[in-house]
Amino acid sequence: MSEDIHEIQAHHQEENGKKDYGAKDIRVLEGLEAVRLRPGMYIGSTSNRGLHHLVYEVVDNSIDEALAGFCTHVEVRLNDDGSCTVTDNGRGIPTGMHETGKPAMEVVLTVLHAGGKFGGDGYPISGGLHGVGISVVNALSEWMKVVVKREGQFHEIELQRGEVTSPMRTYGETDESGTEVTFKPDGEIFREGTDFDYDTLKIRMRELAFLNKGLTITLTDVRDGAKREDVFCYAGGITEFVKFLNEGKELVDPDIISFEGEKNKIIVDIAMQYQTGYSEAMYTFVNNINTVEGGMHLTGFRNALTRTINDYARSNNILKQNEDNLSGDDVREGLTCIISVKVPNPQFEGQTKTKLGNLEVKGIVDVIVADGLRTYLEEHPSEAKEIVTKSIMASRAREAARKARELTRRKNALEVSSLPGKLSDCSEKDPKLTEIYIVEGDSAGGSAKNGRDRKYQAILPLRGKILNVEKARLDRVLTSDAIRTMITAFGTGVGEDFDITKLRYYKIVIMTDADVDGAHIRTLLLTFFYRYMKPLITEGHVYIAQPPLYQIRKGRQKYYTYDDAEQNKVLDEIGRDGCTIQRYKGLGEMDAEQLWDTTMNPEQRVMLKVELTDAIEADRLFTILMGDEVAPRRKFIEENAQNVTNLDL
Ligand code: 0RA
Repeated sequence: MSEDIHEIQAHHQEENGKKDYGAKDIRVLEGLEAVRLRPGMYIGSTSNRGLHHLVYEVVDNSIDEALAGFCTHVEVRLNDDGSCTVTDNGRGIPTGMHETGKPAMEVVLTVLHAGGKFGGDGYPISGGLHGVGISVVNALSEWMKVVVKREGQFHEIELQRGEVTSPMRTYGETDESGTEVTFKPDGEIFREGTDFDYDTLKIRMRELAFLNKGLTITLTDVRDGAKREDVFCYAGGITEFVKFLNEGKELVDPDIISFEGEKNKIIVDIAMQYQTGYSEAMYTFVNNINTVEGGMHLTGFRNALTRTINDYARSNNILKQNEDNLSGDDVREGLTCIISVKVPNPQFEGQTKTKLGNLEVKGIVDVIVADGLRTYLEEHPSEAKEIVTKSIMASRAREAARKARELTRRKNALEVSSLPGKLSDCSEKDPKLTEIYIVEGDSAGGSAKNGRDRKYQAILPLRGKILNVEKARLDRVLTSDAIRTMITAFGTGVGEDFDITKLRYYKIVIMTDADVDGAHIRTLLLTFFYRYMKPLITEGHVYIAQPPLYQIRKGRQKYYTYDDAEQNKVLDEIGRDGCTIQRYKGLGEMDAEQLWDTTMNPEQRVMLKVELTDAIEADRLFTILMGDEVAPRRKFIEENAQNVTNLDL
């Protein structure tokens, strides 16, 4: 401690004279030590998400080069030794001497925040969620190696856990330019391991390629000998993004409407298209950062959309004088939209710093959208009519849903006992201590009822169809007995009326059979919760029970296994001879004791909490659950049925 103070004093004393080497070194060290001490502050967390953030941080630097107009290709490669290489054909990190007496390249890699802003004339626009720079990746890597091609030569440096192990050396000849960063994440830092997930990276790389028109991003996986590769390059930019999101969906009209404009160095790029479904898919970005919490760009867009469609509907007499204005929700039903803005000095607000605060952006987006949309509607009267008609239908359905909800409420108030008859309630009244098991069908309900601890575990068997809320509006969904029963049992209401404070059970456990139908029902339930009772998911009340698939008995020993792989492993271990095997076709086949031991006893059960940390993850989860490409959308049940519970939620 006192030594530090001496160093700092020494530094101050010498500051007026020659640049002091030692003191600067110490400051550098402190910077990166701070990163290793509190990695979460720099990369969000040390979970898997934080791990992937390292890749994004390096890629963001390359994309900055692309934004500045010097880079056309970024390549991400997952290597066999667990490291990741990001290569670009930008200008290359500067390699000349910095005023500290060190190569600029070393400073960029070892000084916090030195990255893109280096040298004073930083990029007008810089991406990267935390904007922390590549030095953070260096600090959190077991080792890093950077090769720069610049000014005719190669320049190479190696580091370990933030510190230079092999200073920059210059060699060879080249007429190319670019940067190649290879890093191996530090296993001491990342609590969930250091295995990169190809699909996670794929989603973000594809997104970045959509957002940066014409830029080629290659993702390659050469681990375990198996090679995977994706090349993303979209000449149409976000227009192609919308097309991609709407693939396999029925469209209101095939046009993708787009708006572009620039004012006061703020660049606005918007693409939108209506599909005939009922949900809204809206993704907003500022400097390539996904602004999950929205902000001024989103507000400007929404205001302009609602106003312009209402104006058009009125002036063309599609919306009659005695009819109410269409609401924002009405005009956004079925809308798929990407808003991408580039803002020189973005102000990020909100809980996760993903809400754009710059007020000036609102008006700029509003004007660009209003002008563009008005022109589009006037020039495309038949498409315009389709859009307005869809909004009017949405408005009527919303009214019908309101009435349906009211009816459910009123009916309950009139009944003596307002709880559904199918519910086997628990005796405990404090919601914090109770859980409700949603089970599939009466026979499973019977087993669960026998197996439960009635003090705090309630059972609700669902019978009959649960509609896919992606394919039906709320008013129709509410015609389902199963859904209405569930809403009543939860006590919360639904949709606009949803009130989490009325929740009667803090744990809602989805317990469907371990088969394809069970997985389907689970997905339908999750989708319903997500669309109409979102806080249940975001506030962590929803759980997925994992009933076993097999029981093995050998002598007096009993084993339960959860999939075929585990089954084989156990059988190999205990020997197959003399084993009696039961494959559960459904929960209804399990007796009270078996169910309690494996699935309902809190001490022993395998249960998964459905956790969504932010909205985009939520959207992604459901994109995964519902299938994110045409074929998988249809095939998702077969393919994901067994994986749903293993998803990294
Ligand atoms: C600082 C300044 C300049 C470029 C870069 C850093 C840079 C960093 C990375 C990281 C990965 N790829 C990168 N490419 C460039 C500006 C260079 C100049 O002015 O010539």
